[in-house]
Amino acid sequence: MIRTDGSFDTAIPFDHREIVIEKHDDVYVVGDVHGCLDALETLLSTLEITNEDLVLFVGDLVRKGPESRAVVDRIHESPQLLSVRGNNEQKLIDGDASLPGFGSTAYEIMESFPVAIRWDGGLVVHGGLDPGRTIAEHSVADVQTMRAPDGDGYDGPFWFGDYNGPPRVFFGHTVLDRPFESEWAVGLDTGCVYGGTLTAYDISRQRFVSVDSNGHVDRSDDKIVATDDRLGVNHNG
Ligand SMILES: [Mn+2]
Repeated sequence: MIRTDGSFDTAIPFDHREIVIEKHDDVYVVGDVHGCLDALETLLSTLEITNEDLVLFVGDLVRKGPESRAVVDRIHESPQLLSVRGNNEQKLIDGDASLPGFGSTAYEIMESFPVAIRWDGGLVVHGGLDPGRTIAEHSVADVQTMRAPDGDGYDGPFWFGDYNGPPRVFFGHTVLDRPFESEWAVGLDTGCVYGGTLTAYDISRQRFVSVDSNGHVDRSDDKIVATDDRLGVNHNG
């Protein structure tokens, strides 16, 4: 299990950014954007972001949707917006995928994204943590792609159904039919690129804010997790 003696504070074995929540007014965490610039702009307008606020992204800004480059630039140009590196940014960086319009500047921006963002009690990573390991026992690929550590992808059981922090983990990667919230895990990928919603979690007010998306690609139902019946845990969002 994740140690409860606070040692996670010094045991993150990959590139991460440290923030102090109290230095900001409102802090939000946003799910996978996947090139859906329209939904992103709608969400940011809805949240009425000011210079004192901070908006964190779980990664996967890119691929699948139509405007990956514009989404990357939007995050990069705004000091209040900060993203971790999802498995889809990692695929581009590693040369396992490519996108038109992505030159050296876009790669430099994506490479500058940390693998994790942490604060006192909280952690943002793209995929998640294996409840059976300490944070130090995870690789970059582990935290970017964690879904069902003992199972098979979308068949579960999902890591966030068993995880008892600390820290509280804010994550994307696993497409949910609606946001997931437990004491220790907050799931934010509500499939905006598949015609779902783009979701933010408002840390100050402990509530979700979701906006509709036009959707751009189809996805089979067995790769969208219905949070009530497949997790075996109560849904609280
Ligand atoms: Mn994704």
